[in-house]
Amino acid sequence: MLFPSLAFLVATAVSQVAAHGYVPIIRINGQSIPGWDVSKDPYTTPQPLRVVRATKNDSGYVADPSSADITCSIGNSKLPPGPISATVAAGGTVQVQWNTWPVGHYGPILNYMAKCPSSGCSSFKGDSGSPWFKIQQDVYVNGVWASDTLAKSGFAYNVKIPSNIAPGNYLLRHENLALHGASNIGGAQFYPVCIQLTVTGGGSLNPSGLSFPGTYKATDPGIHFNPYQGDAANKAYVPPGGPVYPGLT
Ligand SMILES: [Cu+2]
Repeated sequence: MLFPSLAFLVATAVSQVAAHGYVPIIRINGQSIPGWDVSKDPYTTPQPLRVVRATKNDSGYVADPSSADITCSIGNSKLPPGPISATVAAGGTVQVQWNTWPVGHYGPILNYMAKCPSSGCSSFKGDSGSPWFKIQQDVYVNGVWASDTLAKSGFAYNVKIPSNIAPGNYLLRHENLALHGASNIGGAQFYPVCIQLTVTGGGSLNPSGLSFPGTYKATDPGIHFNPYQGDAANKAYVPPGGPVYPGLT
């Protein structure tokens, strides 16, 4: 209580620094579908159902990859998802539209899916077992981190849904991993977003094997990484979560 005004200023500064971005819109076949608008949806009564899962009422990052928040962002362990999904054909594209993204949050963009149980995605948190598999990743190409490409591409990112996975209900876990502070253990910033999809068509593949939390460790070489060592070091960067699941087409 010695310096309440200072404490307030610090808290205010932290909340402003945390305003990195969120996903208010996705697009499938040119159609816009509302995502989770952090600036409006939490304050609307009744709270709207969205295909992008609700998070706590800010756009902050997850710092601890062993926390339950690593699955689908802050609040994963508390907020129930809603019974709604966006339909996409296997082999199709989901465009993830962030509201903003800062240049200089160097890092990869990683994309995973998990099949929801036969009861649907509504009660599926994806935070136990190993339901996840990696479908796509963009890392560091021609001297540019995927995050900077996102920042310079209107904040839109295209995720291709594999053409040979079994049809059904899935969570798509789309993630920015910011490494600008990651030369210190615990300094990486995770921005996962979960999108509820119904995949039509497809094949018979039912991949799995990864866990959130579980797969990522704070000491992984792709999480404890200094992105300021130059081009050669960045080219050698290996993202966490391993390679894209083999056999996806
Ligand atoms: Cu930031």
